[in-house]
Amino acid sequence: MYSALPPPQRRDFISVTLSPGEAAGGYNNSKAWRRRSCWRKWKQLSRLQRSVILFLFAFLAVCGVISYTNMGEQWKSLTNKSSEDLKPEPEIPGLKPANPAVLPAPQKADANLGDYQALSPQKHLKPLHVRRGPPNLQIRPPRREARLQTQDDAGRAKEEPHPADKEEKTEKSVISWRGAVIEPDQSTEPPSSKVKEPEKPSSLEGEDQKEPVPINERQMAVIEAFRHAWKGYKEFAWGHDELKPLSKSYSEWFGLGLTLIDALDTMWILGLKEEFEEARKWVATDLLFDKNVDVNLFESTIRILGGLLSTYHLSGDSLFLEKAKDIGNRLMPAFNTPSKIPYSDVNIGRGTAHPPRWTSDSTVAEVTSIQLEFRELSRLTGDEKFKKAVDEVMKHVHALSGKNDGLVPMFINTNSGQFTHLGVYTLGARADSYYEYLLKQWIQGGKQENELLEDYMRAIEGVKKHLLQRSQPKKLTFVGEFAHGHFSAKMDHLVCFLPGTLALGAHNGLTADHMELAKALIETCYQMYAQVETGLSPEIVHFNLHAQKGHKDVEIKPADRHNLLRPETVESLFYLYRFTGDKKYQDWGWEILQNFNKYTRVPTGGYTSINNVQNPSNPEPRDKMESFFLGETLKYMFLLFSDDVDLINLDKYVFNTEAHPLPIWAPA
Ligand code: DMJ
Repeated sequence: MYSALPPPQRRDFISVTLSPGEAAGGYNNSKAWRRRSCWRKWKQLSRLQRSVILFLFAFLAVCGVISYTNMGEQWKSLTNKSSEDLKPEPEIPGLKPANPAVLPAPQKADANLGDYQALSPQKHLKPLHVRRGPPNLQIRPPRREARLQTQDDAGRAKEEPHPADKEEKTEKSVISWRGAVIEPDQSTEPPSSKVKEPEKPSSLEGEDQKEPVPINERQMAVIEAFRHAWKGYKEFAWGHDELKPLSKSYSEWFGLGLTLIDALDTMWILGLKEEFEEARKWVATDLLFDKNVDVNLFESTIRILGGLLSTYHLSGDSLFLEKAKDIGNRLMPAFNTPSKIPYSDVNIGRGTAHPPRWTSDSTVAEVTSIQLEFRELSRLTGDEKFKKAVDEVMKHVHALSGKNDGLVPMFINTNSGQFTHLGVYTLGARADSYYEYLLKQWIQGGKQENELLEDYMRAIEGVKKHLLQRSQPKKLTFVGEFAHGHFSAKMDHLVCFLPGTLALGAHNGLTADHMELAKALIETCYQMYAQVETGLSPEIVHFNLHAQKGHKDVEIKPADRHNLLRPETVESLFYLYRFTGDKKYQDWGWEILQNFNKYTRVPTGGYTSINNVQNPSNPEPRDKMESFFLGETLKYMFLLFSDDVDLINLDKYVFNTEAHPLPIWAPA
């Protein structure tokens, strides 16, 4: 116990000191006099008055100290921020000046954590400038929760965050369904004094942005189809290349989880959060490229590299960029050939490459349809070697003789660098995406690479001159083949990418007759479904050039009547709908989806390729679901049924040939 000490006795006194001058009563305005005069006045005040004044002074002094401290902190943080903001953006060597990106290159996700943390304690302050954000091309996934989820679900989601969400918070800060927004300084506009809002939960997200267009019933049907396909894959083929839905097992091609990787960005676009998070975990822990396995350069580029890059752009999750870099580097040995035309196959574990066993030729479409992906990889990493390698191929092919009015043969030799098997021209297998990538590279690079455009325009003229014909009786415009001086009325389903590509070119300012041709061709592609008993297209059709009683336009040979769940027609329907707004394209796509459901859906999960599109009572399932069914077909269906032009805006993204959207680098 402490006893209180008595307060010390206060002694009050007044002291009066008179100076001689004052005493004399004369006027004196010197400093000393004024000080003395104040002092005298002070002494004349009563004790109470003096206490009040002292108290007021003390109070004012305390207030002053408090506000000074606050201002100092604010000032410090503001000056720190503004000097950070003055730092120039890091440049990507070699690529930047000529082609400034529409949306600047994403930055490493982990590099942003620090900035974010630095800002978060200052929530009450409005920072002068936003952080240099997570990857710049993030788009929101469609907010299905906001639009579709029941309140119950929403409640549960709040109470029990998905384990992957928890992991997300600890392991990395950037990928976030809530945070997947275009930050103010990530948009196409130059950085301004826009103020960064703190991250919001998805239910609040977007208050300051355009309301997303609600998902409609047809899109819901696509989501349902995807979930059904995914269910089969998850149960019987998880982590493997393809589902065999009937035998409830899987097949391996490269042993790299092809279906899962191909489907990542589809899940993002469809808003399938849980499925995406689960797949992400597999990528993080099980996707290893250090494997003694031969992969096809083209297929692994368009599906794996393309899929990882687009998922990185959509989600902002640096995991996908790291994986993309890894596979990109491992594919590079393919370019070590005498001609620099890459080999078809690479062993990604050993770092060796080789052509197929029976030839030293590569396929023209394969060596000219890997450019979008490798060029983008250079842009993201700052390492030019990827772009250099694929640009060299394009330059070489541009200068090569053996073309026929811009149409290319199907093979090219990796030793000599010359076309081989001259004289056969098709827009189908082995040549198709050469034409597609001419246009798309030109778009990707900001419409500056004139050689690409020249080759594309010349090729379309070549198509018109040598390959276009009309069928009977419906006079459908179709693209046939030309072999050694002879026209063949054969058209692969693969050629149905062309209407979409033509429409994309017209949308980007190319001649309007490309759009007219696109409209005519998509009608033909639709008829390749509509004139068949199951309403599904075969792999190849032959058109009738002469009217014969009882014959339709489309003839199918027994060897060609399979359907592999291919995307090309719905892909083109998507482009045509986007650019014309004509609802008939959506209706045609809807018919196709229903027929896939009717003839290819396997009740226990998954969809299957079929052998006979002409036999509705037994379409003969082949027991395989190709990865592009999830990567492309269902994605294009979902986009086709959407009326939201910002759901993968075609002025910001260009789709690779496996339907993986990659950013366009520069404005038109
Ligand atoms: C896909 O892998 C790509 O679309 C490629 O360009 C062609 N073949 C399949 C789909 O049909």
